[in-house]
Amino acid sequence: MPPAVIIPTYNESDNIERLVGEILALPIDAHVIVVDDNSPDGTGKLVDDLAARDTRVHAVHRPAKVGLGTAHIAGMRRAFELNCDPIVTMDADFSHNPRYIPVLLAGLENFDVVIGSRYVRGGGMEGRDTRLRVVSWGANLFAHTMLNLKAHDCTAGFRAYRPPVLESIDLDRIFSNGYSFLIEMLFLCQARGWRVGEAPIIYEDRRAGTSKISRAEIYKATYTVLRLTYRRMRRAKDALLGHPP
Ligand SMILES: Nc1nc2c(ncn2[C@@H]2O[C@H](COP(=O)(O)OP(=O)(O)OP(=O)(O)O)[C@@H](O)[C@H]2O)c(=O)[nH]1
Ligand SMILES: [Mg+2]
Repeated sequence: MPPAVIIPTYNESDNIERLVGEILALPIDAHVIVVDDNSPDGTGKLVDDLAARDTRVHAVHRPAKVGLGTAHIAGMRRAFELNCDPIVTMDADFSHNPRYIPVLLAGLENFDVVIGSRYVRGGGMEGRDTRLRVVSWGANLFAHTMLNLKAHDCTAGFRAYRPPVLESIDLDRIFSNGYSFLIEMLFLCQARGWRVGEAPIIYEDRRAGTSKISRAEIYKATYTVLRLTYRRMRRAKDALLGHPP
């Protein structure tokens, strides 16, 4: 079955055509599913034009900007409809270079989920100023430590999943709608015992357009980590006392 590459977009008109072109040129014959939230800059229209020219391109249109997490879920649902296997998610801004997609797919021979990781040997960040590096490193360390996650890059959106992993998770019940979806998803993958691997990537600064991450998203991510930590501790306590979960 063909793999799917899911790309959430909001105002990515300067990136999306080139990115889709580069993915279609890879020797993996992937379907590309772009989930656009009615971007004012016309990204959705560009994707419709691409879809009219190539049947491997699919546009999922949502009426308003309702979050990165739910965009990933909408893309996953379309990938299921298309019977795609495996399922890759990535950003539209070239921070996730498409040349790594085959590497993530190859990793699924040994793992159920593979993360394109900045924080394993051979990985890193390019072009970021020191402040942003420290912020993303700190956010990641916070999630990694509090939730006892085994992966080193817990906030990365560049991932390949085997479909049974996604089927094992009730996507409707995921609490996070924004960026913290990525942390929650990884937490659930680990809790269900799936094998999570990491492949090193060099994360590049976005090529064009502006960042969509807001201060509110950072607060929400902190809340998500604390909420999941509480859940983890309550479960551990119940297990210790012999209560059913
Ligand atoms: N559909 C949809 N896409 C979104 C939304 N928020 C962000 N995105 C997309 O998600 C991807 C990641 O967003 P970015 O703004 O690049 O966030 P980031 O990579 O964490 O931050 P930067 O490093 O500053 O770029 C991009 O492709 C965005 O266009 C949203 O609410 N809906
Ligand atoms: Mg980005």
